[in-house]
This record gives sequence, structure tokens and C-alpha cells, in this order.
Amino acid sequence: MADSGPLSADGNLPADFAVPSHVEEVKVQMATFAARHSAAGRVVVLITSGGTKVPLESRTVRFLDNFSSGRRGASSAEYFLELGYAVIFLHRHRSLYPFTRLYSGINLLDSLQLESGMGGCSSGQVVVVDQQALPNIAKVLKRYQVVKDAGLLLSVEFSTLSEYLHLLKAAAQALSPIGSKAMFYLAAAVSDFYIPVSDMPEHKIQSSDGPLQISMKMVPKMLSPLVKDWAPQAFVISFKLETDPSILLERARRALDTYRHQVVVANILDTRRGYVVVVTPDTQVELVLTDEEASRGVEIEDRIVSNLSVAHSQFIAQNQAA
Ligand code: 9Z3
Repeated sequence: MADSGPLSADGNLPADFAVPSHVEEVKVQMATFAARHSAAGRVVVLITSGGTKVPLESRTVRFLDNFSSGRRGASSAEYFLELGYAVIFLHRHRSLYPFTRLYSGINLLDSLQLESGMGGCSSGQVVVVDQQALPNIAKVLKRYQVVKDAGLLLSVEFSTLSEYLHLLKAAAQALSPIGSKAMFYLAAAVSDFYIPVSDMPEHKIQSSDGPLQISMKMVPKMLSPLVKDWAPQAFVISFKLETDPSILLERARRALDTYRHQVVVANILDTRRGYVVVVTPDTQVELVLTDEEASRGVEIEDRIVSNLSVAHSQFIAQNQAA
């Protein structure tokens, strides 16, 4: 794919991407979070997760979206937390979320029962959880509460491409002061194309005007200023998604050459739950789940996160020695 339009020399996003009103406030929250956890000896990971929404009209009725469920990001967040990371979870509104993702397909009302409490009158009724309907709920709830009480998970939401781009930039700047202790795990499926505000109709596109033709511009690649300017000492992982296996590794290597970051995790749409390749400038490691492992509920994110956390520790040690 051709490269995108450049960012301006000062790393500002084009005016097409409206600045979300809360971006400065969120930046302060992220910087405070990173500083607090770093001072407590923790490493911090910024995870991006889910797809982006690209509006076709200013008063948006229609938009372009993509397939991403946010599962990769949400499950990875849990494994990073298990390994002692503090996690900033920059995710698409309503995409899968750590811990609750385990129950996303379940109708909440089917897992609750009304039982008579003391006295048996309706005001004494209690709501009881059917633990069969919510597998491992006690264990998951306990883990979630530990994470919550320790303030280890900071949730930040986006919906549109503009919000994503501005919040990622803010996150990079907020994490920059902790240097190599920051990891960026860019698993979100971000649109490569958008319609500039100047080309966008204000009102709903009318079908009576006939077939729709749209022309889209390239979205600026954030990886370049992130690695060079915004968080130059951080450990940065991007994901490369393809549907054609024959070009995957070449594309992953090309991304590493272009952006000069540390790792690309390469995956194919259909096999992404069971197979990825972790590519670095000098290594290439395949991570594969067998059918038997998948049937036991082993998740490939467990392997990805273990692999990357070891590489991150080495990266921190090298940086400290330098
Ligand atoms: C990924 O490749 C993620 O692994 C998935 C995870 C989005 C496939 P799910 O959310 O899926 O669990 O359903 N993310 C990056 C995709 C992407 O857009 N990468 C760009 C590219 O391939 C580079 S930044 O060009």
C-alpha cells in the first residue's frame, strides 16, 4: 500500500482531523498514570484496540467501519496485567473490554435469578448469579477487583478515526517521560483512508442522487512521528494484518525498515486466533496454538504477551546499560 500523506514537520495532524474536546484532560490522566506506576517500579503498556469509524457525512448518518472486535487488545491487556504491567487501554467504544469480554456473548438476564429473601415478600427478593451461566465468574471478578483497586487499568475510549489519532498522539507524549519503560502495543485496526472535511457533504447523502462515488485520502501514518519524535525511547510494537499469506512477512519487514521500531506482530485475518509471527530486525518467531490447546481455552495472546514482555525487559536493560 502506498504511504500516506505526511504529518507537518511539527508532527501536527491535518486540520481535517478535529481535535476532541477532552484530549488535554485525558493526556494529563495518562501522564499521571504513567508517572505513578513508573515511580512504583512498574512498566506501562499502551494498548490500542478495536476498529475505527470513518464518517461519510459531517452530520454522520453513515460511516465506514472494519471487522475488528477488539478481542486481541482486550485479552492481551489481561495477560499484561498478570505480568505486572500497568495498562492504558485505548479502545473503540463498545469493543471488547478486559475481563467483561469473557461474558460478551451472554445475555445477562439469563445468568441471574430472583430468589425470595428473608420474609418472602417481594421487597425481600434477592438477585442471585447463576455461576454455571457465567463460567469462572468468581475468579474473574476477584482478579478484576484487584486490578481496579490498585488502579492498574486506565480506560480511554475512541469512536472516530480523528479521536483515535489525537488520543494516540497524546498517549505517546504522556508516556514519553518514562522512556524505555513504556511499551506501545498497537493492535487497533485503523483505517488507512478517510474523507477530508472539505470534501464531505454536511447532510445525509441522498440515494435519489444516484450511485455513490467516494474518493478518500490516505491517513497519516502515526508510527513515524511516534517512534521519531513523540516517544523515541519507548518499546514499540505494531501489528500487520494481511489476507494473503504470501506477502505477510515481506510487509512486516518493510514496516520495520520504514518506521525503525522494535517489533511487528504479523497475522492473517482468518488464522489470527491461532497463528502469528513475531518479527524483529534480527529474528522471526512463529507462535502457533494447536487445536488441542485452543480447545482447552489457551489463547495466543498469552504467548504473544510473554514473548514481548521478555523482549521489553531486555530492551530496558540495554537502555540502562547504554
Ligand atoms: C491487528 O492485526 C490485530 O491483530 C487484529 C485483531 C485487528 C487483526 P480482533 O480485534 O483482531 O481481535 O478482532 N491489528 C492491526 C491491523 C492494522 O490495521 N495494521 C496496519 C496494517 O496492517 C498497520 S498499523 O497495515
